[in-house]
Amino acid sequence: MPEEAQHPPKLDRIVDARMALKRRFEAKMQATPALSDAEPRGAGPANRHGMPKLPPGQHITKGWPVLDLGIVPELDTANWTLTVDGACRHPLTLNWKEFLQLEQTDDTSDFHCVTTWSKMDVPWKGVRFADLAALAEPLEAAEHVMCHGYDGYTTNVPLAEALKPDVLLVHTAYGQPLPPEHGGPVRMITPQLYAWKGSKWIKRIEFLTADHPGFWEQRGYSNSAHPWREDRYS
Ligand SMILES: Nc1nc2c(c(=O)[nH]1)N[C@H]1C(S)=C(S)[C@@H](COP(=O)(O)O)O[C@H]1N2
Ligand SMILES: [Mo]
Repeated sequence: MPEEAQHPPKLDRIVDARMALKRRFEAKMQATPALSDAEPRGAGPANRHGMPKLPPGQHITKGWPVLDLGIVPELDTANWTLTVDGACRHPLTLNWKEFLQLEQTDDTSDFHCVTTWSKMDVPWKGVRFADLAALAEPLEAAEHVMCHGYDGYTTNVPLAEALKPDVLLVHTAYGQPLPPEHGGPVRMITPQLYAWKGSKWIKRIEFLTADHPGFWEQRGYSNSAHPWREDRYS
């Protein structure tokens, strides 16, 4: 029976895969700048992971600007699917119902756009990237993911960032379904990186053994995108 036909997947396998990924990436994760920078720049009290709440060069916005390529894909929960594939043992495609059957996580985090606005304390709900990765089981050689949006957007994220517990595939913000203009039904968020690393209208997450630049990374945005070093452009 093909792996993608098994829902819900075996809990033991998922727990083992999660622990294995945690062991494999714990040190790399702790060494990422948003966790290890001894003299981070920025202002305000410490955020949830010990960095100044407002990264350098950012200002707080009360609204929620929309930033994308100007294409809002025609998507709803009936035609949405998410594929996880590439360098992994159990490639899978989930429909909306299957996605909601995965463990759901509530988390509040900040959202830093490279164009200098930051939106603070957004209450999100969705599925942890780490939980999806455990289902798919990336190969030993996998170090990165390429995230693909339904609008043709791509962005690359190292696994040492993507596996952080605040990286979610969100379907809900402020208790409401994520609006289409903000990437609904489901988008990724990367609170410890600039927001372009979180693909709206996420369609596919591809495990990679070598790093490849995504849409903005090919056009001069920083590959690493660390807000507390004002690492905006390369
Ligand atoms: N699929 C997709 N995801 C995307 C983008 C995009 O154009 N397409 N833009 C990125 C950028 S540059 C930012 S700042 C955020 C903006 O999210 P928002 O429009 O919900 O504020 O989405 C990111 N994710
Ligand atoms: Mo952005």
